[in-house]
Amino acid sequence: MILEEISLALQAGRSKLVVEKVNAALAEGIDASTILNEGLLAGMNVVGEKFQKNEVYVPEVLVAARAMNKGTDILKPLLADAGAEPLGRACIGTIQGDLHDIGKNLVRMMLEGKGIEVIDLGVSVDPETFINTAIEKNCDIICCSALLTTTMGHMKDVCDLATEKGIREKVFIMVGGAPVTQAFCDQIGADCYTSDAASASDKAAEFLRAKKA
Ligand code: B1M
Repeated sequence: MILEEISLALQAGRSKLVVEKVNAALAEGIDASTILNEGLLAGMNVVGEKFQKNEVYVPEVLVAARAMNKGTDILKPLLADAGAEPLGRACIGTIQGDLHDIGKNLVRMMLEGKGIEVIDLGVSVDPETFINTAIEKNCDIICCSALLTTTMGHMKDVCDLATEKGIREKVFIMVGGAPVTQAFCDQIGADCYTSDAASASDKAAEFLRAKKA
């Protein structure tokens, strides 16, 4: 069936085939939400699970995510017409002073794979930019990624500034990256630590579903 074919093409990271199959599914009259949920997201979930179990690695995840983006590019205008709401909105960036963005990009892609709208602030993002974006764009979640022990301390500045600006209760602050631990998360007063991108997207989706309920 075509939805299974979309899922498999995505898992194989075959962007062109994903585009072809998504267009074919639309031509068959399948609605955009079904293609997103039962084709693309289903495939991305499989990739996420395999990544967590070390059955696939970073390159496979990146090509699958690229294929996912190609597929969602086709569906985005149709989903907007149908009034399909994203699950929620997050902003993400590497913390001030940190240029390592591979893990951050994976987290972004996994969040998008869960139907979460993501504002990617890029690398070396200062606390003011995280907080101002969360306020101006009404983000439910702030995601900070850090790979350097020398600059990870700025994550505390993000939490403190959120308190200072009066949005701490409204925003869920997630932290991660190789040197980050649960103890560090607790110490700086963030809301959630996860060790990998797939768990980050699971926790984010869990939080947003609970918020909506
Ligand atoms: Co640099 N670097 N690097 N580096 N680099 C590390 C991190 C280092 C551990 C290498 C080492 O010394 N063994 C070391 C840090 C030491 C420390 O702080 N304790 C280091 C250093 C020192 C440096 C420089 C200072 C080197 C120098 O110039 N002297 C410099 C700093 C630049 C800067 O940031 N200001 C530097 C530069 C670079 C490159 C530019 C060359 C390149 C980055 C390219 C890029 O990202 N575009 C680079 C790389 C590639 C690495 C290593 C080799 C690989 C990092 C990586 O991408 N891993 C790294 C050594 C290593 O880790 N083996 C190293 C793959 C990626 C998928 O994993 O990002 O951990 P990761 O993401 C994971 C999880 O952590 C988690 O999900 C991902 C997977 O599921 N995760 C989150 C990440 N963010 C999350 C957020 C979440 C939840 C989970 O919630 C919000």
